[in-house]
Order: sequence, then C-alpha cells, then structure tokens
Amino acid sequence: MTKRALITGITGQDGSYLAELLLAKGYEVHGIIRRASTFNTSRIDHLYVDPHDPNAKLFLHYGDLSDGGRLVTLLSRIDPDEVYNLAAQSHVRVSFDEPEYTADVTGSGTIRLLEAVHLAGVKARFYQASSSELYGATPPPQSEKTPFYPRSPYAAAKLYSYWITKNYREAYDMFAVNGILFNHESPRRGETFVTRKITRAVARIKAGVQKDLYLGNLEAIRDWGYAAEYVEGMWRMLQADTPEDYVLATGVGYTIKDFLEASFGHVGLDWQEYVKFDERYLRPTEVDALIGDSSKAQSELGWTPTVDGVALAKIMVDADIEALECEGRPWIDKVKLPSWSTEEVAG
Ligand code: NAP
Ligand code: F7E
Repeated sequence: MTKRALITGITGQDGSYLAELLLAKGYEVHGIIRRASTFNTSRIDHLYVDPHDPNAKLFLHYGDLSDGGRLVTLLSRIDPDEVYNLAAQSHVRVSFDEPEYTADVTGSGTIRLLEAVHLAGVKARFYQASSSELYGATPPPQSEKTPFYPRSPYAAAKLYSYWITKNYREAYDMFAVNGILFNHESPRRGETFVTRKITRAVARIKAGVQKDLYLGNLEAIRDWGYAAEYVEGMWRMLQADTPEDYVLATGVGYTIKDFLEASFGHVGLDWQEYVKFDERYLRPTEVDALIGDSSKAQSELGWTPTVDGVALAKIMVDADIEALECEGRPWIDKVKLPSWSTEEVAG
C-alpha cells in the first residue's frame, strides 16, 4: 500500500528535503503552499510533475496555517497516513518585529492543524517541528530532559506548539511527536539566517560583487547540522513503535566567529577584513549557547549525524559559488525568452 504524507511548509528548506526523501521512499506526497503573487516553489520545482501525469506522486494544495477551515477540508480530502507540520514564521529576529503574527502561525497554527486531524477523524501520525530555541537561556548540553526557557516570541510560540502536541497525544491517543531540532542548514537555507547570509556573502565578495557583510552578535554558539540528515530523523520518529519526543543535534557547538573563519578561510579570505557590525541584527534577548545531546535519537532511532558546522560551511560556500556562477542563465530560461533573445542577453 502506498503511504500518503501531508507536509505543511513544503516550500521551505526542510520541506523540500523531506518531500525528496518521502518520494524516494515511494510515498504519495501532498504539500500545502501559500498563495503568493510570485512563484514560491523554487526549492521543490525539481520534484514537480504535472498532476495530470499518471506517474505524478507530488500534489500541491493552496492553504495557510491561519485558515483552520481549509485545513479541515484538506485533511478530510487527502486522508494522510503521516502529517509533518513544518510551516512557521521561523525567523527569531523577525518574531520580535511581528510577535502577534508569529504567535498566530507558529503557535496557533499548530492547534489548527492538530484539530483538523482530530475533526477530520483521520488516523494520521503527526510530526511537530519543535526547536532548540525552546531551551533559550538554559545552558548546554540540552536534551529531552532539559527545562525550557524561551527567549523570543518565536520560541514562546513554539513552546505552545510543543505542549499542545503532547496534549493531543495524551488527550486523544494520537501518535503525535515533537522533534526538538537544533539548527540545521544547507545550501537551501533561507538567505537571512546567519549561516547562509555568511556563505552567500563569501561567494559574492570573492566574485567582487559585494564589499562588506553586516552582522550582529558573533559570540553566540550554535550546534549546526545538515538539514538533509535531519529530515531523515523526522521520518524515523514517525516510524517508531511509540510516540515520543526526540532531540536531533550534532553535539558540537561553534560560535558565529568560527563559522566565519571556516567560510572565508575556505576561499582564502580573512573574515575580519570584511565583516562589520550593525546593531539592527541584535535581538532584544539573545540565546547564547545551544549544544544538543541527541543520544536518545541515536540509540532508539538509529539516527546519526555526520556533518558538523565547519564541514557545512564548506559545503554551503561551494554551493553559493556555483549558484553565483550560473546566476542569470536560469532566470532567463524561466521567463521563456525566444532563443535568439536568450543568446543575445547571455552573450
Ligand atoms: P523555512 O525555510 O523558513 O520554511 C518555512 C515554511 O513555512 C515555508 O514553506 C513557508 O512558506 C511556510 N509558511 C510560513 N508561514 C506559513 C503560513 N502562514 N501558512 C502555511 N505555510 C507557511 O523553515 P525551515 O528551516 O525549513 O524549518 C522548518 C520548520 O522547522 C519550521 O517550523 C521551523 O520553525 C522549524 N525549525 C527549524 C530549524 C532550523 O534550524 N532550520 C530548527 C528547529 C526548528 P513560504 O515558502 O511561502 O514562505
Ligand atoms: O541566528 C546570530 C544571531 O537567525 C543564529 C531558526 O531556524 O534555528 C534558527 O534560529 C545566531 C543568533 O538562527 C546575525 O543573533 C549574528 O545568535 O541563523 P539565525 P537562530 O536564531 O538560531 C532555530 C533552532 C530555529 O528554530 C529557528 O527557526 O546568529 N547572528 N548576526 C545573526 N543572525 C542573523 N539571522 N543575521 C545576522 O546578521
């Protein structure tokens, strides 16, 4: 029997890797996307097959975590075996600027989706994208047993989602789990998160199209892993015999300065010559240090991370250099200019 999965946030970094993984495992994958005035599916375009094609396995549906009625309709129609709730306003700094919106999507959005599963009466297993941001001010190492101390509207909204997921598990006997994931990155990471901001800048500075890089706090410590490995962990959580919460982390922490050194150093540049300070990127309350203990996931799920922050820096710099080198060409193809004009512009 083909398994059916529903992914919210399929257009995001993790959603795109998870869709790839599930399609490779033979799932029929349904994704909820937001209506936008421009295309917002670039991370999953390579997976898309016209739904009229009998071999199509990926189906996209308009929807939004702020629209509970639509979620009930989609859950009833799709009747998935597994639901992955990855959608969120996921930027911590932005959550201080848009706290109410963040609470609505990143917090209340989760109960809308859980309630849609419940109301639709589907027997789906449910994955909630919880976050190491829940630990906030509690010092490392952080595991499933570490007390939470959120330090941003984003983290507080994720805390609500964490507890309501646990509550639906206990109240309705749902197979609902929290994956408490530490920072995970990739060449598909959003351009305003610090790792991608740095690796993209390295590529541009090396190519001579950018001069400086403005950043905020360089002292924070993060446990950066590779997103493609983390979505495998999400899937494993839903295949377990019992619904439990798990931390996914590498166990290795680096400062932003370490990441700068690895990224600029990879192309033979000294980061101190290019990085400038802008207080705009500071947070009113910072999370100083996150380093996870994922021994429970390693022993119970057989999940093992193999890429740490420094290795990631190199992977991401190489990918950004490659992306920069072919910039222009993919855009020209997308607007479907006649071939004479494509050649003229490219030349
Ligand atoms: P991301 O790249 O920012 O993707 C977020 C996704 O949510 C996008 O597909 C976005 O759609 C969608 N979305 C935003 N608001 C929505 C709404 N109102 N209704 C429906 N969809 C909406 O995030 P990510 O890095 O893949 O992370 C995936 C999840 O894990 C998020 O919940 C994040 O908070 C959480 N998390 C991430 C990390 C990490 O280090 N990456 C660590 C722990 C937890 P658009 O493409 O249209 O914007
Ligand atoms: O910041 C510092 C910043 O925005 C990391 C999200 O995926 O992971 C992510 O949240 C650190 C912070 O990620 C800049 O102050 C310095 O200490 O890349 P970030 P985050 O806040 O850790 C968690 C686990 C999630 O759940 C979230 O969804 O870097 N930093 N200068 C900067 N950060 C940014 N963005 N931009 C700067 O210029």
